[in-house]
Amino acid sequence: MTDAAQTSAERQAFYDQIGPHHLAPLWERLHALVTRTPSTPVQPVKWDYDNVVRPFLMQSGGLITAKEAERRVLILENPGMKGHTSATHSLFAGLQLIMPGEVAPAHRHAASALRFIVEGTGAYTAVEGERAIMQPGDFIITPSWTWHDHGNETDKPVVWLDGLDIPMIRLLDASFAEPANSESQSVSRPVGDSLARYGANMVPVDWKPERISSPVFSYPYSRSREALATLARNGEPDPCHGYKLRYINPGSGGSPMPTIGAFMALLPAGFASSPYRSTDGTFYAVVEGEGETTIGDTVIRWKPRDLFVVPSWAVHHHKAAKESVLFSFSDRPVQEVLSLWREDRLHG
Ligand code: 1HN
Repeated sequence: MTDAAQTSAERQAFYDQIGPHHLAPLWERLHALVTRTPSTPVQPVKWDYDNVVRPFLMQSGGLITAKEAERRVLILENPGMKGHTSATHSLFAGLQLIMPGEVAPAHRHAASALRFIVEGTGAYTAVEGERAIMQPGDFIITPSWTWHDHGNETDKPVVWLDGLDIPMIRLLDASFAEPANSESQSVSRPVGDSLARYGANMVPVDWKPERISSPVFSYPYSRSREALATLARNGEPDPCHGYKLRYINPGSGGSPMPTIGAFMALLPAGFASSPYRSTDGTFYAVVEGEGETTIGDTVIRWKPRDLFVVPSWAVHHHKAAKESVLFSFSDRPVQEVLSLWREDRLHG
């Protein structure tokens, strides 16, 4: 045996000896743990809504009721993390279907959730006794431990994107959940009440925030879209982002919920962004337009209602063939509060 082979055999024998005592050598793992730059199992991936996901989602509508399922959701699972119920490393994404006349019963849980409406008009989510009526492109939040139920009193199926911090809650072993006594919450405040109270760049005169999450729980698309259209008329786009706004908690200026940041960008027709990367792996939902996003060697062509993932630290750029609107969400607020978030603007 060579010296090197003998050393290696001795070391392996040592590892085998210590293993049963719940001990392991850091020196064999250090470089995989403390990487010079982020290394993620998350892969770039696209879900084609109209041609692939929607037909399966509608099929699921005939297989199980919303009541039986509790939530009829198809998980958008990252192929780099099979079996982990994750879209990015830290975030869950799924598409939820609610058929005419159905109710997804009231419950609350430690996980925070966002909804981004993909298809159908007029279903509702009730959060802490107030209903929000859904329109495509609306952004709705159900902060940690708030009661929420969904219902569809229209005659058409309604579909939305669910984004939750489930993988973070799992990492921290901090999951709690509770079903409500009744299927639907009784309505205690009229539709639009929170938006009027907290969402008109004004708040009630003596109001002090009671929770860390936003008191506004529905952010209508009409307003976000109008703001983006005005920005696009008034100045030049950011070279990496186009015209991009982040959703806020009006009580703090921070993200609507502490664990998930959400954004909406307008890319003008013909716009080609400069290459960019950031440490927050990001989930995108296409609202309007047509274009492509190049992530490393992967080119993702997209159209309305398509969904895709850009992994942490992957260099990417967008090209918009038509004027396009992209919604996105990520764990950026968590990384920022921990002073971990980084970005790189690369100029091609
Ligand atoms: C959940 O409670 C909802 O309340 C949606 O609509 C998606 C995904 C994982 C775990 C809980 C909802 C979910 C979820």
